[in-house]
Amino acid sequence: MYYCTKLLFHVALVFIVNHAALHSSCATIEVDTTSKLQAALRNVQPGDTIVLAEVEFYGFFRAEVDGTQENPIVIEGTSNSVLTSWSSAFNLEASWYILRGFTIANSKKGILIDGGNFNVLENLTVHTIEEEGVHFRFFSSDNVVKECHIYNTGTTRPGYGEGVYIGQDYSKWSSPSEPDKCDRNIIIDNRIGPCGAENIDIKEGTCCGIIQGNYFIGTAMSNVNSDDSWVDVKGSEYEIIDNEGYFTIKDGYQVRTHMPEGGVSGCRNVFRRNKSDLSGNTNGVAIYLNSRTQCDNSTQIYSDNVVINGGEITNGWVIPA
Ligand SMILES: [Ca+2]
Ligand SMILES: [Ca+2]
Repeated sequence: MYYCTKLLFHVALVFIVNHAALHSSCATIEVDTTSKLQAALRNVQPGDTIVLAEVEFYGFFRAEVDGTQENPIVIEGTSNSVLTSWSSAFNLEASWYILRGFTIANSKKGILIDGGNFNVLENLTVHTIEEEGVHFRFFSSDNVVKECHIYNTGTTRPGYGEGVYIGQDYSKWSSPSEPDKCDRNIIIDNRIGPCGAENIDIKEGTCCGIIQGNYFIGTAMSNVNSDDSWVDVKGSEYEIIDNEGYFTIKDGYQVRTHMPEGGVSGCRNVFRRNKSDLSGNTNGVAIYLNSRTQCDNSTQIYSDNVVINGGEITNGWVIPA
């Protein structure tokens, strides 16, 4: 439960100064047009809740005001509250938000989280997006994506149509020695796919996230940018557990090094209890390791991973569960 300290403070102030002109404390702001939503995002205060009506909001939406740990900012709607855009529909450039229940569709990109930490994306629907659905960039850490449905991404650029994308390719870093560290992000209990590119693309330089309890559908993999697995793991120290995948054109998961200047990534990841249905390429393996030798065999793949309609659990070593 979140504790609305600002409201208590406000009430106390009103008693003391009689007519304190404070109206922003833990307000509920109902919006039913694009301009009202844009104004609400500009004026929102920690602890406020923006409630989206069941209409389409067409425009460009940017959140820049931070919430706080005690008073996050909530933006909520139903699946009939739909954000659409010619650009990226929702641009979360702030921390301590809860985005809940609404839909993002028919846009160039879905949700971009740029320099945003401690945000929760919950029970959202993201679909019919030209490029990627949800993308964490520019040092966005400690975020959670849970119970979302993300599908039909990459409609015009399938090779850039990841469902969830964590970090950036090193060619986009400010320098080869400064990874875009988007760390400790948690992707849990989502239904992701079909997507033109990977269901989840975990970029080099990121670490320590959790990918758990997701259901991946691989039936739209394009193979344009080697998009041929549900998850591409170029980050390190991820826990990948209790996921289920259906249909692939190559493998279920691919773990590999992709770093500038001879660096190493894709190490010390852990795979447990994943169930992989390799229909589509029964010659594939559930968890393919390209970074075995560079990483000193540090990725751990346990024998409780299960393969259906395909070959081996991995081309690497299986550890007894
Ligand atoms: Ca990709
Ligand atoms: Ca691949």
